[in-house]
Amino acid sequence: PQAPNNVKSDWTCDMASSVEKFRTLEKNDIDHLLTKNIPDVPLFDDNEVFSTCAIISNAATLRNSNLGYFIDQHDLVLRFNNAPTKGYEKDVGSKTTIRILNSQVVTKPQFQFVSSPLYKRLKLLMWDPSNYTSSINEWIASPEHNFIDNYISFRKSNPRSNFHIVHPQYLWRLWDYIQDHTTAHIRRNPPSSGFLGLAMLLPRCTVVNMFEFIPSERMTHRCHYYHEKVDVTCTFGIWHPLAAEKLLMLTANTMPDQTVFHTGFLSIPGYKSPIC
Ligand code: NCC
Repeated sequence: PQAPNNVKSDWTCDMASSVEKFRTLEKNDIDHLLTKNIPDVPLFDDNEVFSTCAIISNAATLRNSNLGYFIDQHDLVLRFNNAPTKGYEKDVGSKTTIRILNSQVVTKPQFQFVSSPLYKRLKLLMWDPSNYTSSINEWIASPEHNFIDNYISFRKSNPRSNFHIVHPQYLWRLWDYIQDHTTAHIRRNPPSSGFLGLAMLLPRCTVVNMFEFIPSERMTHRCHYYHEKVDVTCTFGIWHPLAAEKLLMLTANTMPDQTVFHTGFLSIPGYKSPIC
């Protein structure tokens, strides 16, 4: 993958200056057993920067894409939730640097979060939605999914894991940004894991390549590349402001239509790009 050097993207550079800096929960945010278990090391060191980053959506359109080899060439690869690579290497690659998990995946028994090998030996970042106006105390007292015990168990059984939690108010600052740049009114629910991933990586990457966030010509009504379930809301959104997120991504994209709609990825210059 190549980093672009002669294109302009007002959108990302604008996001760099107008969205609050990416923020995870810190030990001193609240005196609670949860924050005591947060690792001493940050998710990324200040000097941990990457030339090329790949964000792999969970979309069913990745099936038969043959993008696996190209994805694995990136310096950093971000995946989401319980999306597997085993058995799908040809289409999605096998490298994973970091996973973003929503709190359902950390909490619900079906995902076997604490025991599954999928979540070992990589960076992990999880998020759980708060109410727009909730304080940290209110959120921790009543999270959307009660992930706290599993977070602590995971950290205790994997003490060297680099596993952080998004500051819930940061999700709302991202939501504010999406609403401020969208003419339609969007529902007051936090952005999807996909948009969070983009916001987290823009400050660290020269270029961020995003796979099948804009559905390609392999468009299907199925939800995920690893399931047969049909659910078109996975692609266009019903709870998350997914359509608004995707339109913003497309606005910042520097790749030609052929790449976006035929090959299946778009490219967004990060803040480390010379154009910002
Ligand atoms: O489906 P999900 O999303 O895990 O996908 C991760 C990110 O990929 C992008 N995506 C996914 C499917 C698709 N057809 N098109 C896409 O563009 C989206 O950007 C999405 O964020 C989530 O964001 O965490 C989400 O998680 C699922 C679900 O909890 C997990 O997959 C675990 O089973 C949510 N679905 C439900 O709760 C039913 C989804 O709303 C959001």
